[in-house]
Amino acid sequence: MKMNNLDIKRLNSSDTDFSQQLEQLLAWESVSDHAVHGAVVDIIERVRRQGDQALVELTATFDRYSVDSFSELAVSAERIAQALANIDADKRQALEKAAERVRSYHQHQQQDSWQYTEADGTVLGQKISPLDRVGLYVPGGKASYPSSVLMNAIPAKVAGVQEIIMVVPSPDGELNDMVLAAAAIAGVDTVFTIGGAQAIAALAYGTETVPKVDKIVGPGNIYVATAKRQVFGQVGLDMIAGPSEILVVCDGKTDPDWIAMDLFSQAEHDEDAQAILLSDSVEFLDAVQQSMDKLLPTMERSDIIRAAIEDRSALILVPSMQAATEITNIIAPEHLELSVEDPEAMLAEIRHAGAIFMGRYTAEALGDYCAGPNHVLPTSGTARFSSPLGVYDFQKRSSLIMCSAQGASELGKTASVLARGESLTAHARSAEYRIKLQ
Ligand code: HSO
Ligand code: ZN
Repeated sequence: MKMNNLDIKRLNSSDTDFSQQLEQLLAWESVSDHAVHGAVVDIIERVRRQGDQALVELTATFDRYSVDSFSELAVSAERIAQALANIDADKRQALEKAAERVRSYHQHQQQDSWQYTEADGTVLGQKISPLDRVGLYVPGGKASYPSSVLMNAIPAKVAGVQEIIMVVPSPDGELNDMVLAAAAIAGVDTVFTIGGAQAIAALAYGTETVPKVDKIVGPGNIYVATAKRQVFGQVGLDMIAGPSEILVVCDGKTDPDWIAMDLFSQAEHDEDAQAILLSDSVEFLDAVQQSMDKLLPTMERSDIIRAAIEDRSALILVPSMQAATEITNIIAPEHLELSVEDPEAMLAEIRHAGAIFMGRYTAEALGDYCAGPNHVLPTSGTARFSSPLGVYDFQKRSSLIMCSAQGASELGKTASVLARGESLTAHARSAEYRIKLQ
């Protein structure tokens, strides 16, 4: 099949207006829509007032799935077992293998409580505890990824979360067997076939049947993202993810077909995805562009890829690999591939990236599924200040203080002075009672 060649931007970082061009390329604003905001306020209010009944009605309206009572929206253990039996053996094995790798990686993130003793005998420390109950949102439709079920649920399990409640819309009542199988393998406790803002409201406030959770994680459409923003504070939240991004830095010595397909791998997620290549070889940029034109017609999602590549992507010529690392730190990409001879030497210079894929063999797609690290990563430059989803997102810390008599006496003197300086007499006297008079 013949297709028009891709109209991808070619930039040169030596151009005088390159900074502005880069700024324009990276500009991204998450849509916030007044009408959506209002609709979500109403939905949350309705779920808070009418609980399960509101969920039954809203599911009939938005997902065209009508049931007589809410109990039919809870997925039974038998149905989940059936999903595990329904999927092909190779898919089940791949899910299990991926789960194992993701689990062992996240076990390395476990943090331990700690304590130490000050010279005055006071014991100080930090106690780590898991969250009690977590809600996992899984989108329906084209972005319903079993791999994301593993990536969200496994770190929660490793952290010691007691109960994971998953919600997944099932338009027309159709359930995705791979998603249910992934839930079973990851150790999800309960699944409800509800979605949208109503599912977020149910998890945040609880209903007669849906237990109220402490934190909600998982991606969703604009209604879900808006609802998450509205319940923030009532529950904890993960980050609100933007479209997928990949930045490849290549010294021109990797097969151009490999690099073209790595760029496509994130472009195929959605029309707003971003794929950028930095190289110091103009011949290599030409070769990758030719590969992209050759390979596009072979792609199932060629329309989505074309939109992402032509709208928000670019091939950028840099004068040196040093310049490439500087630009990388400005972009702060979600995924960074270092397709170069000595990626470790380059790593020292990289400060901002969600996940770093080192060397020519490390395709980003391996990280999406089964290498082990999490695929829920900071997007839109937020890698400047945030990290991949991990065990630490499902744990919290409590401070510990245990004073000896001598410690209370010593610290009491300091506390008393500071409390009187703030005119807080009860604080001062509470501390003073414990000062030993010699
Ligand atoms: N690359 C996506 C995750 C994913 N890829 C799921 C395939 N399935 C996160 O940016
Ligand atoms: Zn992906």
